[in-house]
Amino acid sequence: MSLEEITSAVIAGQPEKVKELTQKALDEKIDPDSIINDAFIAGMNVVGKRFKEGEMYVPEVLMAAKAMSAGMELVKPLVTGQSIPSKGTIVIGTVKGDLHDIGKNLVAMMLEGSGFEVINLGVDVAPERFVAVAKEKNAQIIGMSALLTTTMLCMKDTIEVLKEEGLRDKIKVIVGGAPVSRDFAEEIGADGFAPDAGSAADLCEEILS
Ligand code: B1M
Repeated sequence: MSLEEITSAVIAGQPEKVKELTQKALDEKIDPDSIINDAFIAGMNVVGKRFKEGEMYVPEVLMAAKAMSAGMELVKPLVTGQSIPSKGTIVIGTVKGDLHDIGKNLVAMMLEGSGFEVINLGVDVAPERFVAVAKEKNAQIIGMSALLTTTMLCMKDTIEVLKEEGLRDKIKVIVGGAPVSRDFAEEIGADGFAPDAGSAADLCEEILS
């Protein structure tokens, strides 16, 4: 069998098919690392690109992520203990006072699918928590999402806490969410802004390259 079959099933959002093909690949002694990189991540890269270009929509992206997770469940136990090469660690969350998480979770999935280790703190995350977890986990990037004009201001507070802790040079900050713009990101001193989930993955690659 070819890994391209798994890639196609990930893109098509078919969890059962991905599971079946992944099992087949493992039975054929295909290297689990290769299944992750050349089938799952390759598929999610295509999904990210299509989503960014408006060729795929939110429900399809969610199905693709679900399909990838179904395959990952089979492969993960085989690589636990081995170090899965990670492109970097990103702490992500929706800012304090904000409960919107659909877009943030899409970003998290796309980052995971691109090979980053993602620590998803959920919603209503205080600036101090973003910074404490990033410090504890040696994260290279903090990613903040906001959907309300009232809560997007909290992004600046996190940057202030990073400065107070002397970590501003070590940890990069990216921001996004419907009311957030490139100008706003610059104004608060963030390192980057992404308008959608696919661009967020590209941005993190760029920042860490
Ligand atoms: Co709310 N809501 N909501 N809501 N909600 C909006 C945001 C709103 C624009 C609706 C409106 O009035 N037209 C409005 C905000 C107005 C404003 O501030 N200007 C609003 C309001 C007012 C509220 C409440 C205050 C309503 C009330 O109770 N009176 C309340 C606030 C609760 C709170 O947070 N404290 C509220 C509640 C809710 C629900 C709980 C009902 C639900 C959220 C469910 C959930 O998330 N689990 C909800 C929803 C669903 C929406 C809308 C309809 C859809 C948001 C969404 O999921 N979009 C929204 C209206 C709208 O946007 N059309 C609205 C889909 C998602 C894929 O897009 O999140 O933009 P988005 O994410 C994109 C990009 O922005 C980007 O990538 C994603 C994928 O492409 N992105 C990032 C996002 N985060 C990123 C981070 C990055 C990079 C890119 O780097 C880290």
